[in-house]
Amino acid sequence: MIKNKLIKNAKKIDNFLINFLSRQENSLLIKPMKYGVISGGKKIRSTIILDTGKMLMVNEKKLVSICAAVECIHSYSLIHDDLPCMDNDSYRRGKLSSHKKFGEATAVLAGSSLLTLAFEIIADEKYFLSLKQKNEIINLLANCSGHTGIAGGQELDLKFENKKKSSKQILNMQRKKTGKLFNFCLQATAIIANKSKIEKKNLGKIGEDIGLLFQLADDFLDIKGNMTLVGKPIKKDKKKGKSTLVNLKGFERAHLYAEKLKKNILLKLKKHGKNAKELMETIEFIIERNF
Ligand code: GRG
Repeated sequence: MIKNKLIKNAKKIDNFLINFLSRQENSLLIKPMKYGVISGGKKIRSTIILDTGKMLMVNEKKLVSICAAVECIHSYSLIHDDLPCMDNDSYRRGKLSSHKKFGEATAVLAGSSLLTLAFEIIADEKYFLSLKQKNEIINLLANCSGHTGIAGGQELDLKFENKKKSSKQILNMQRKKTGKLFNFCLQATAIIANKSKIEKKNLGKIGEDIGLLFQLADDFLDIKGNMTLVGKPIKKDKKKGKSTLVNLKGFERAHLYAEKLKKNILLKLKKHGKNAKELMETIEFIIERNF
């Protein structure tokens, strides 16, 4: 069921991106950009946005451009994350990573172009959002992507390699590296739903918890996953001396922490009643997933 939902949503976002890029001037970077963002990945962040849209009763038409923007940021981060100067990975999503396919310089430029494309998509005059909403969403996306978000988290992740870090430090790093973009997914949808300041903040915090849960599941897959299903090399975290909760506390204790976190998230979503059903199902998938 959830797989069908993911595939359907991914197709929707891919089509949006193909369409958007086809209206732009052609360039040498279009091919590596498409390689990085289209026809690959679960597009789970888009599904989270669309599920949150159902929960807050937002028309899907208003959300597709936001989904596409998030996928551009996410794909840029993966392209750069795979570079030799970062995590140095040759495979991603079951195919060669971008720098292996196109060379390092092109991968850096395609990643950077996806980062800027995200903002271009949101700022586009179409797509049913008011100027005030766009302004708030652009501000939030920049905050979640830059040094206070995923890039800052990535810097900590690299600096923490082969160092003894506390669980508090690890969780803070993972909240930035992975959680912040999920914070954006829920908070941006709340902005479009015209929610109050406090509701937006609270939903963002739930999003960040979902992102942390997603990262913990990613760490579990690195240990117990199947490389073909995961689409990238596994058992790398230990070799690289990555600071993860699993490496600090062991699999069982880290898993217990994740289960508790999931229960807490579901409890907070309960007040939205049956409108939260889809989002709750996606959260169950996040922790149980094998890809
Ligand atoms: C600014 C030069 C420069 C680099 C930035 C921001 C950054 C590098 C890296 C981001 C950190 C990162 C890759 C976090 C990992 C998050 C994560 C669990 C990724 C896997 O996400 P999935 O499973 O991937 O959603 P798919 O392939 O399904 O899209």
